[in-house]
Amino acid sequence: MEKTDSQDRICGAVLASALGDAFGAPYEGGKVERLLWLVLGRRRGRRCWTDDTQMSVDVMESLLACKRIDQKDLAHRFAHSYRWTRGYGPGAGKLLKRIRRGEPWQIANRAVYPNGSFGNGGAMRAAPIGLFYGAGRERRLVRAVREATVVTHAHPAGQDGAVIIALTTALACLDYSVQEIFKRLRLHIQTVDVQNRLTVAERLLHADHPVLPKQVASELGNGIRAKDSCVTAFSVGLALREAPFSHLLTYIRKVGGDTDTIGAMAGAIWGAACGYRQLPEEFLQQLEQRQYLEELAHRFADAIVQGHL
Ligand code: F2R
Ligand code: MG
Ligand code: MG
Repeated sequence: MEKTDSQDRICGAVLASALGDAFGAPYEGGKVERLLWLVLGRRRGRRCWTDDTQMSVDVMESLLACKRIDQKDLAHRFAHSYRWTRGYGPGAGKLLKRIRRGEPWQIANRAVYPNGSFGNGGAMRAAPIGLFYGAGRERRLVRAVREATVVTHAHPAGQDGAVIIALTTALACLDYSVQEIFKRLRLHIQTVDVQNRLTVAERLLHADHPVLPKQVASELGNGIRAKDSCVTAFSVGLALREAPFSHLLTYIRKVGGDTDTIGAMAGAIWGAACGYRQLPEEFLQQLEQRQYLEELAHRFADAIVQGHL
């Protein structure tokens, strides 16, 4: 792959993920969450992004500063970026406040749920780790994803979800086939629930008819748990990677449920496959802090492509 092509795909993954988050957020959750987002979801006329993008930004800034996964640095950044107005998961909010008060992440990550969180909050921020390590360092990539995820999500299902999103984003950058992606993922997924979801997704991705969003939601899930949204996002991102970005957003809105997070994760996969140049300008113009996100994405992409990390 040419340098410019890699940079375009890395920037595409970062920006498409932020757009998926910001455009999905108004449809996330129930009535109360939607009403709240009507109040919180616009800043200076732009669409705000949520915890999904904030934590992805934290991951990229940490990787740029530390040049590897540094769990202490990540915990510090996650905790200090935390603002309830970004719509964090209930357990994640409590955990991050504990870290901010000085509790080590190794204790805080089991303080809310003794078996660790199996929410999708580790997966929603995992794509930059896939971009950073790349498909050529697959074992290292998977180890890094688990190290980054366990800081807040100690449950293996939360980590499996993150592995799916990070590895698929890396493989999509190199145009791997759907068949090969399934093969690679199966080598790394540890939990039966997530493996079973992959089996269903494989059937849907090879169906000889278009699969409707409602069917995706009922067979793969659309909820806040990793097992109910990561394979969904993976499946939608791959299935629509040859469709315009606007179709992806419309489809995800129809899948419903955790739309900002499914948007962020599917967006990363779509962006890695299609690149920044395929993103519609009219959507980018509506994105909060567009300039900062683009500048960060370029710095991140330059560092990866030039091998300065
Ligand atoms: N917070 C939101 N959206 C508002 C809530 C929407 C609505 N009420 C709904 O349920 O759909 N969005 C953001 O949160 C998600 C990421 O969450 P994260 O970071 O994983 O948080 P948490 O709290 O650790 O886990 C989420 C929920 O999963 C259940 N859960 C997790 N581990 C559990 C365990 N070991 N035992 C029992 N339950 C567990 C809990 O219900 C947690 O609250 C993203 O959607 C992001 O956009
Ligand atoms: Mg969110
Ligand atoms: Mg969400």
